[in-house]
Amino acid sequence: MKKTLNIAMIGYKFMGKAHSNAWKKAPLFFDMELTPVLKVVCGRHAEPLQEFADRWGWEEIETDWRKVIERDDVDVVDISVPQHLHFEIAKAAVEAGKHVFLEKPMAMDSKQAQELYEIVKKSDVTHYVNHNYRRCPAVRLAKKMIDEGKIGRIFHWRGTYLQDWIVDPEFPLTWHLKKETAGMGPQGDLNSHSVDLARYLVGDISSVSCMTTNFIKERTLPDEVASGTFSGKSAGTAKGEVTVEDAAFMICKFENGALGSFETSRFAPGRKNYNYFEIYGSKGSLIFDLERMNELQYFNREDPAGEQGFRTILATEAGEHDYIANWWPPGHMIGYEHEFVHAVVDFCEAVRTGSEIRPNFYDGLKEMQVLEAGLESAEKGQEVSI
Ligand code: SOE
Repeated sequence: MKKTLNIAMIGYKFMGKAHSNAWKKAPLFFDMELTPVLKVVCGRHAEPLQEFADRWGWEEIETDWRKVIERDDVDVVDISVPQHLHFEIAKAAVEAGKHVFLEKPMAMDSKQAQELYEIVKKSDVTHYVNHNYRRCPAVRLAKKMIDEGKIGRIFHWRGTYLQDWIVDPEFPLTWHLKKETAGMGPQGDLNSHSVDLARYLVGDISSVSCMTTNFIKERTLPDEVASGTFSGKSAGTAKGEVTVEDAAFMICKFENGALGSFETSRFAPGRKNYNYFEIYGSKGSLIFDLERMNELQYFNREDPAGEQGFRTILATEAGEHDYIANWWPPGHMIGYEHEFVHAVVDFCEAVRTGSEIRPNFYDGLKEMQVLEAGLESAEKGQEVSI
């Protein structure tokens, strides 16, 4: 008899959709000892929540997240709500002995992240922060090549995470643009991914210098139910103040001596989800572009002098590239949503074996410290050590 894992998901917008797809699809494509059950989905508005539950096959709905945490038949709490709710829900879930699948960024600030990490260290729950891009096969190939020394000593990390969905001044003041609900602007929303990838591929960061700016200082208030990530509907003409940064450009020193940069903005027309990095080392270089997420570019200094150049590796070979064996033949490609399936598969295995999954709350804390130091640096106009 297959054992099951009862999931309670809190939040049902963009991440709720990506996670529901992953919980459902994982056991169809991967042999899992623990099969996720979409037990209960939680949100504030019962009617759209019920529609969501019916579409995705969640067995029940609940409008009070606390009731979900208390249930004995809930094994995992999936936190897919805006970050101002992360701390309270994650704290309650860990204290109730639930395994936690937490969306990024982990919390509103490093103080909350520190407290969550201290609590989870004393528990035996599995804790994971969903930086899905670590589970893109081409990124896993980059990690493998770096660990095997293929690019030698790393000199530079250059990360760029650009989008363009709020460049229109008519886009309303959604929760992403208010400090009390988002904590940070693209620094927390996007550079969190870039910093996590840099920590995964290059190593920990010892100091940062950063500049931030705002381009649009006030926007019309949103129709809350009709608005979300990438989609906004104004409620009328009343306006409110944007209280987070619109762009953050940060440079950093890594503990291993490398020098890096992080550029993030949601005012880059044409860049839809441009999570991009370059890594330069003594023996070669790697380039990844999420908008071409099945590819990894590789420059090898050990190629014959007349034949050197960046070559594109298609990371779609079963047996060579992580996760691909469970999907399609070479060249048939995978997408954004597959990374979430990979995270679910690895998370359920970590729960079953009681082993660690990364990135976890420790990684979430380290990342928050870097992001927060960046905003501190921008405020003080000086380099900040971490
Ligand atoms: C919005 O910027 C967003 O949905 C991020 O919050 C996600 O983490 C990223 O994967 C896509 O864009």
